[in-house]
Amino acid sequence: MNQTIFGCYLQTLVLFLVAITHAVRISYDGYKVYQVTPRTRVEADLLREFEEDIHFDFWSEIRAVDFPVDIMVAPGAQEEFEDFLDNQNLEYTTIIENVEEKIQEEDSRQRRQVRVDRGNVTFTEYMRHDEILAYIEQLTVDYPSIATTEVIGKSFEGRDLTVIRISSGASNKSIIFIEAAIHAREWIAPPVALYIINQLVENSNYTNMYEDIEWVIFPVVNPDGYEYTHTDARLWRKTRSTATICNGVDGNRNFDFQWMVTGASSWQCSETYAGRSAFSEVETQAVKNFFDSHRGRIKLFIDLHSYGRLLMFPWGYTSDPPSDFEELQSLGERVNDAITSVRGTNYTVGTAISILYPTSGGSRDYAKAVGGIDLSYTIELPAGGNAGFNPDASEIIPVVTEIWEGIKVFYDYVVEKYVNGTKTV
Ligand code: 0X9
Ligand code: ZN
Repeated sequence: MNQTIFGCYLQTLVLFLVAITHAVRISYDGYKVYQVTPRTRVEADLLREFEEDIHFDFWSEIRAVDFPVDIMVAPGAQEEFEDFLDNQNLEYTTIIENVEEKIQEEDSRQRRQVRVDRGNVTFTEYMRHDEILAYIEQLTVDYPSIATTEVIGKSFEGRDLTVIRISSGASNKSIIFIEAAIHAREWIAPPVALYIINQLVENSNYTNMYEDIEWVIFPVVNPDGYEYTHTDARLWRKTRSTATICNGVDGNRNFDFQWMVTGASSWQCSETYAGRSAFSEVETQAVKNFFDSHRGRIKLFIDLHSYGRLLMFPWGYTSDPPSDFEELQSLGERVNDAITSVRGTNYTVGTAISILYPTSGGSRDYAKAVGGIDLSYTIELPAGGNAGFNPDASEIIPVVTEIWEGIKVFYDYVVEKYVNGTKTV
C-alpha cells in the first residue's frame, strides 16, 4: 500500500475514532420526565424500587408523602412504568415529553450568545470551567491585596481544582468555606459561588465582610463532570473517573464518614455510586485535605446543589438530631427569611434526612462529624422554571441575588459567634 493511501486510511480512522469518542453527544431523545406524587409511605416505597434501575434517573428525590418526585425515564422503560403507575393508582403527570428537545432549546439559546470575555464574569449565561478559572485568576491580578487563588488538587482528567481566598488584614482568621458543583449537572450552583465572589471582591460596599473573616470559595469541585455536561451529556452527575463498566462516582457519597451506610450504592452504574472506597476520588480528597489543613479555622461550610429549594443541615445518615439542632434550625430559618424577603422564594429548612432522604458519605455530614465544622449546610437551589436541570440562563440573576441576602445572614452569625463571641440565635 503506498504511503498516500495509507495516510488517507489512517486519517479516516482517526476521524472516525474522534467522532465516536467525542463529537457524539449523548442524546436524551424520547426520554420523558414524570412527576409522581406519592400520597402514602407505601406509595413512596413502591417508587423506591426504581431508584437503582439504570433506566430511571431521579431528578428530585423521594421525600415525605405529598412531595412530587421528578423522574426521567428512558424510552424503553416508559410503557411498563406507566402501567405500573396506573395499576398502583399513583398520581402522576408528564412534565417533560422529550428531554432532548429541552436540551436543544437550551443549546440554541446558548449558541446565539457570545462567549464570555476572558477574565470577565457573566450572570446571563452559564460559564465554562476555563472561563470561571480565568475570572478568578483575573481577580487576583486586579485585587492582589485581597484575592488569591490556590490549586488544591487536580481532577481525574487533570484539570486544576482551584479555590479563591478572599481576605484582608490578619492571617489565620476564621474561614467560611463554600463549594459548588460536586454534582456536574447542577449548573445553577457555580454562578451562586461566583456571585458571592463577585460581590465580596468587586462591590466596595462589602469590604468589611472579609476583614474579620476569610472566605474560601471552590466554584467547581467536579470540573471533569461539569465540562462533560457541556460537551457530551447534559445530565451527567458524577465524576469522570473510569471503571470497568460505568464511569464516575457520586462525590457526595464518597466522603469517609458513614460511607456506604445508607442512600448510597455499591453498583458502579448507579447515580449514587459511592466509589470503590471512601475518598477514591481525587476531587473529594482535595476537599478533605483542605478541611485537614485548616482544622479549627473553618466555622461555616456550605455545599451548593440543585434542585429543591432546601436548606439542610446534618444529619443525612441518621434521624437522631444533632446536639445543636436548635441553633442550626434557627439560623437556617433566619437565612431563609432573608432570601424570602427578596421575591418570596421560600426554602424548607431542616435536617437533611428529615426533609429529603437518608444519604451517607456526603460532604456536609463529613464536615461536621470529622471536620469539626459545627455550622454545615447543603443548599438545594431552585429548579428552572423551565423544568429540572435546565434553568434558563435568564434565571441566574434572580437566584444568585436572593441567595446573597442569605449569605449575609450566615456571615453575620459567624462573626457574632466566633469573632465577637456573642451568639444571638
Ligand atoms: O443526593 C444528594 O447528594 C443531594 N441531592 S441532589 O439532588 N443535589 O443530588 C442531597 C444530599 C442531602 N443529604 C441528605 N439527604 N442526607
Ligand atoms: Zn447535588
